Amino acid sequence: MAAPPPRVLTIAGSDSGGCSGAPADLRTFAAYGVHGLCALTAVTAQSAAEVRAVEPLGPDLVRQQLETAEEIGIEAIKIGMLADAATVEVVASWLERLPPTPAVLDPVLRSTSGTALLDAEAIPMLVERLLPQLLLVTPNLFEAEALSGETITGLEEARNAARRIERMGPSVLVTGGHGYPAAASRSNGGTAGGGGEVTDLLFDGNRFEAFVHPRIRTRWRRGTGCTLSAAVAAGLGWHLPLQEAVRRAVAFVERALRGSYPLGRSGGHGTLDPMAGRRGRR
Ligand code: PXL
Repeated sequence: MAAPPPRVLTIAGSDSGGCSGAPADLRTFAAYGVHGLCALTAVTAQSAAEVRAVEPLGPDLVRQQLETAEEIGIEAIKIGMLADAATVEVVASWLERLPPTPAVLDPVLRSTSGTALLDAEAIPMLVERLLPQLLLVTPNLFEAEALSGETITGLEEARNAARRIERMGPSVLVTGGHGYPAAASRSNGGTAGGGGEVTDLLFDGNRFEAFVHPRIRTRWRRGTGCTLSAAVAAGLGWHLPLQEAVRRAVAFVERALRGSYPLGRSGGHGTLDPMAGRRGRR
């Protein structure tokens, strides 16, 4: 019999369209060859274009999923959509009791189409109870602004936001995929994401590391943030050091974006493909 692969848990919402949340995380885990466990926090109904319904599953069911996952065994954790304060509280309390396990948070606040995926009143609890227990948090520019209170128009403010968030506990990866405002990226020599490159900034409390990679020109990018944080968690599940797990995850997302495909009648929406290069009939 084969030895079991690393076990990596996602704590996330379901996306019925299969682009983001737990479906994206589990595809990423499969591509990394880890055993994916899944504690769902909410069920969402989503067409290719919009989030039509969101239903949190409630703290009791979330707690039971976490406890059963713990019995199976977990080497690393990815946390995504948390929906409400009661769910944040259950996850934070469970982590406090869990033996130390590397955890990555994608601080999902709202969907691409603008639907709130975390109640605003839950943010202070996220900062106070959850962030101190995490190895890494992976905000995009909007989320980094919300967590730090810093307005970000360029790399310098992103560095300041990362410093502030790191003081709350975890290392920080500020993802630049949404692009810095054009003027700021020009003043940074055009390397801040406005042009042909994207800069993801990692700060571990001691030093910054910039991951600069080509901007993949696709409109079909749903699930990008989910996939990145799940890929880092999968790398940590394989016991990679954080820097190396991030480096590989950034490259993994680049490949997944190159393999992106359209969904829905208009063709204007679609998703990256964590299984890029691995698809096919068996
Ligand atoms: O991309 C953030 C995200 C995470 N999790 C779920 C989502 C979304 C965006 O729509 O639906 C379940």
